[in-house]
Amino acid sequence: MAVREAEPLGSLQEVQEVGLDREDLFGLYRHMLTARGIEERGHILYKQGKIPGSFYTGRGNEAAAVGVGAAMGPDDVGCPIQRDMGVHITRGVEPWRIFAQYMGRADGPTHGRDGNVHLGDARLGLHAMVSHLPAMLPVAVGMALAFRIREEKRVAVAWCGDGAAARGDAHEGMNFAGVRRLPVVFLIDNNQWAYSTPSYLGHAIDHLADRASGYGFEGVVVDGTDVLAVFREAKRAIEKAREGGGPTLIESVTLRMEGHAVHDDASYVPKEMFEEWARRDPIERFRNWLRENAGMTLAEEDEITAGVKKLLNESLARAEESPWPDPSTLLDGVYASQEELDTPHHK
Ligand SMILES: Cc1ncc(C[n+]2csc(CCOP(=O)(O)OP(=O)(O)O)c2C)c(N)n1
Repeated sequence: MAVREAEPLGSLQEVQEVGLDREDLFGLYRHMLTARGIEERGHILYKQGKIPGSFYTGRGNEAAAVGVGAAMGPDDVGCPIQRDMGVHITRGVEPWRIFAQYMGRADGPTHGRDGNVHLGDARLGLHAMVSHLPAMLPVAVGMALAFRIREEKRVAVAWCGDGAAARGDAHEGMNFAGVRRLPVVFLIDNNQWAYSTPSYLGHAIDHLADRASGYGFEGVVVDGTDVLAVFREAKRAIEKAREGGGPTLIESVTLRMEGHAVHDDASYVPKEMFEEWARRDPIERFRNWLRENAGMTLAEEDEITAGVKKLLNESLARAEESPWPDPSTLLDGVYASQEELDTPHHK
């Protein structure tokens, strides 16, 4: 089975056919701006010495993250990775809590127990990544198995990077999901570099999505800088999984526009590659699309931009006021309580 390459979405009418109205489109744009704005401010906080440890960004991946996050249903679950800030934003994690997380404060989703991008709010169906990659992929498959056993029409989304996709747990998770036709969607964020390792040293095939046929399900390659194409493919795959059609592997192709983390200047990435992908910047691309196809006026654009700026400024100020975690709470949350197991996402 040859992998399918997703078509871009051209017109407003096509977009409406996949269920997005004008307000939804503005929402996607707002989420993308928010995700980037959080990471840009995070960068500054890091340089100010306010972020302990390292700091990771997903610049260039905003469309891919927001597109998938928006395609998930309210009771679906996911395990986003270090490049997927847009998923957290789209599912409703408040930016001030993310800034608090970056700074190790008590109001971050991990309450100061972990820093940077190892975050997730289980109440919103998001499960925090651990450092070992792609360890969360089999976890998402396990959640999909639980949905099958409980006969719930819910879907799990499992993210991993192109480098992580080369590891054994990716194979085991995808194989098991294929055998059991579980309601899970695999999302490979193929940003072409795994730290300093380029794609051609990580896999010997043209498309990572080609692997899907070996597991007995569909694979699709999508341009990860096109939020609308990502949304359509993610929606299609998620609804297929929900209706019992089994997994899909979506490979979203982007370029990691910054270093692996802030300490890395990415000097090993050819300059021309950055230049080429900068011309395909997902936010600029969508802004132009909205102007040309959805008639976004300058006043509307300014309102969105100003709204995001205000939100981020207020969020940062609020996060700076968040206290450090109280050492006496160190063991809180290590084991789930009965009430925590009673949330809609655990039933
Ligand atoms: C099992 C394991 N080995 C090594 C690392 C260190 N590490 C963190 S991210 C990373 C690169 C991952 O590349 P990729 O999966 O392509 O994702 P990207 O960072 O490019 O988004 C490495 C080697 C890790 N987290 N887990």
